[in-house]
Amino acid sequence: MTTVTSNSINKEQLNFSISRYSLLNNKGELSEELPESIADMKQALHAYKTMVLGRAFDKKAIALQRTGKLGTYPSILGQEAISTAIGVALDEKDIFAPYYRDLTAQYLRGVSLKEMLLYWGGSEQGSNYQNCKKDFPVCIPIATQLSHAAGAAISLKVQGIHQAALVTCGDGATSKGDFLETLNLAGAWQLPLVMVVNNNQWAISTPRSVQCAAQTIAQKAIGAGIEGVVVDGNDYFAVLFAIKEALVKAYSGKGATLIEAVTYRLGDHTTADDADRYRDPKELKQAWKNEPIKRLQNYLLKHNLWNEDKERKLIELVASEINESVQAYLDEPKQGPESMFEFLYESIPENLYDQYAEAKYQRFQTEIDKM
Ligand SMILES: Cc1ncc(C[n+]2csc(CCOP(=O)(O)OP(=O)(O)O)c2C)c(N)n1
Ligand SMILES: [Mg+2]
Repeated sequence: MTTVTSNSINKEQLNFSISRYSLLNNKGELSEELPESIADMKQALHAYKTMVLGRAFDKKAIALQRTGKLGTYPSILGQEAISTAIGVALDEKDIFAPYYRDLTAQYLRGVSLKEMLLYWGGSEQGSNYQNCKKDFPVCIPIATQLSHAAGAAISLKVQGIHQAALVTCGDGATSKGDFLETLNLAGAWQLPLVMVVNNNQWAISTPRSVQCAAQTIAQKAIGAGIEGVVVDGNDYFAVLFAIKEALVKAYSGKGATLIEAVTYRLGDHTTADDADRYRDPKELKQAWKNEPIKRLQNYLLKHNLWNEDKERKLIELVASEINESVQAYLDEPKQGPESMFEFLYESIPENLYDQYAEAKYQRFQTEIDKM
């Protein structure tokens, strides 16, 4: 019997590569001049203000949940650059399929703070956006939004519309079949699709190192024949650049891109979680040094585009905008349990009719008990 060793086989090495983008360091210094596509300083200032608003809203939403005025809420703390860059990069006519950490992207698309509060407060009206009607509602079931977005991209392609669908998901979601199926279809059908992974290092309490053995998540794109890039997710400019490049490619019929934006979840998974039970405090302390808002602020200060006075005024304006939205949300009549049937079906299926009638009856009793 002869033993075949790998040395006796004529091996050809195939090489694949993944690009990694970063531009801005923690001190707010650029490693190179900003590419023209992202050099608009008015836009950068607007993005900064949106990130500050996002962080303040996030804090308020957690306080509302803690005082029984909001349902479970997923913080975007530390991940503001990704969501904001998405909102800035997308064209109005593109289609956005968000997941639950896309607060600032949705805000920039035209979803109001009140609508977001309604959504997290359990009202179906929160998904009935007055603007951006073609965008999808927030997706909570992990990874399902990816196949919805692939469907939207197919429809754009079939209709010959030169726009794109952009979908987001977390690092944990990339282990699901939905992710891999979408990726494969995006490559095989050359879809105008941009997939942005918010790699915040955690899927609830499962760390990224346990989630997947690959060195990067972006390299999953190679298996599907599409481009994969890694980007510093705390670097607003780098994320914006990567997304803009991917969108231009999609608009011109050149297919899909997978963008892995590497960041860190500085908060709990949601208000139903306590990350102190599984996260090393040293790791958290280190991660705070890389957070995205301070980094962009440092850049703006360095270039005399921002100062302490403006910061103070912004904080005041943001607080009053948020407080007004919170009041409008609290003033809205609460929806009863029957609404979950009414908003799910055009007409209630026969097998659910008893449950629907029970919910309606309970609602009626609650109303008359209040009299
Ligand atoms: C289909 C499905 N399975 C399980 C869950 C429960 N779940 C909610 S969030 C989450 C982890 C997701 O982690 P990741 O994709 O990294 O996103 P992140 O929350 O970190 O942004 C899980 C398993 C769910 N919502 N949907
Ligand atoms: Mg995650």
